[in-house]
Order: sequence, then structure tokens, then C-alpha cells
Amino acid sequence: MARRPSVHIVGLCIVGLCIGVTGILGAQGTVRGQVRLIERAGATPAALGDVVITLDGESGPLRAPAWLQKASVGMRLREFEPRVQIVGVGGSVAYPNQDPFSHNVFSNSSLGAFDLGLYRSGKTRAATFNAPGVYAVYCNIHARMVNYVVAVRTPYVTRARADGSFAIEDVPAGTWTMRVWHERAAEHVETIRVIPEGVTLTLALDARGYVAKSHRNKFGQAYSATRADRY
Ligand SMILES: [Cu+2]
Repeated sequence: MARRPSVHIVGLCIVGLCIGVTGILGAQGTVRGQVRLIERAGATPAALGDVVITLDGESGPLRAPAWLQKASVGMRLREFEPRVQIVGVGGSVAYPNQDPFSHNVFSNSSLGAFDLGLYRSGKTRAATFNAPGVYAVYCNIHARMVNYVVAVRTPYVTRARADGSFAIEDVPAGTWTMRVWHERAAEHVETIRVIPEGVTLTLALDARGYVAKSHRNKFGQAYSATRADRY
């Protein structure tokens, strides 16, 4: 009997703590939606899973969480896998060479060019991405190898699912700048308002202007047709 009051006090303290924490965190909602690409008639359909949706705060940059600071993109069968990789600004992407021959990894992006050099099967080198934005990453030997790194300074980021649906959970209520990117379309930028009840969006990216064209090698020249390593 004598202990009962103290149990009540503990209970009140826990309730008070919860109210306090909720007050600090504020209300949150889920941003969900459906994205599609409007493509030219006859175009090979693009992978909707390569669409990246990012929410940037109006009051300045947020901090990307630890789980976005390290990523890995394999090089296998002369392809980068995955083709699109999200990383936090300041974070790094490792490029393990899983092919039985050498690959190079480079980017001539104005956001931060790099060249990891040529390296053999089983070796891994990593690049760091210090500015937000989309970096096109290539191999100097195999022209068909293409990787896009989307560097973000927010934890509120996701790729769309294969069917184009997406969800970003626990977004603090308020105004956000939403960026929707796919390699075939101009970036879609929209201001959205998140409320605790959540937001549902339907988006269409216009990819009708997309033309598949070859990129240059790391020297700014066309890839040669010879089989020799051009390094
Ligand atoms: Cu290669």
C-alpha cells in the first residue's frame, strides 16, 4: 500500500517526459506519392526506381544521417550497380571491382571532379562527395558504365519503388523544398507543406526531351573503339 503513490509519481513522470519529447520533436507527417515519367512514343521505358525524391528544409541545410555517409556501388559485368546511389554530403561511395579485369572510376562533375585511377579485380577505392547535387560517374575504359551519385544534406530522401510509388516518413511538419530527379528529365522542384496527417502527391516528370547520347572520357575526348586500356 505504501508503495502505490510512488508508482503514480513514476507514471506521471513518464507521461511528462513523453509530452516534453513530443514538444521538442514537433509534429511529423509522411510524404507519399506516385511519380511517373512522360516518355516519347517508342522510347525504352526508364526505371522508375532510379527516381530520387529529396526534401530540403526552408530554414537551411539539414544534416544527412550517419547511414547516408557510406555507400557502395559495385562494378560487375561492365555495369555500375546500382546505377543511382544516394549519399550524404561529405560522405563516400566505395566502388568495389567485382569483374575479373580492371576498371577506372572518374567524374568530371563541376561539383567535384575525381579520378580513382585504374584498379584490378577484387580491389576497392572510394570517392568523397562534398557538394550537394548529382554527379555523373563513369569508367574511362568502358563507355557504357554509368553511375549517378545524388549527394544530399538531408535525411529526408528516398528512391522511388519500381512502380513509381514512394514514401518519406517522419517528416517534421512545415514547408519543404521537394526535388524530384531522374536522369532523363529536368529536375522538378516544388514547395510542399507537410502536415501531421501526411501529404500525398502525384508527379509527372517530362522525359520527352531525353536523347540518349554518349559521354566523353576523362580527357574530354570520345571513347576510342580499340580494346587497349585508355588510361
Ligand atoms: Cu570499366
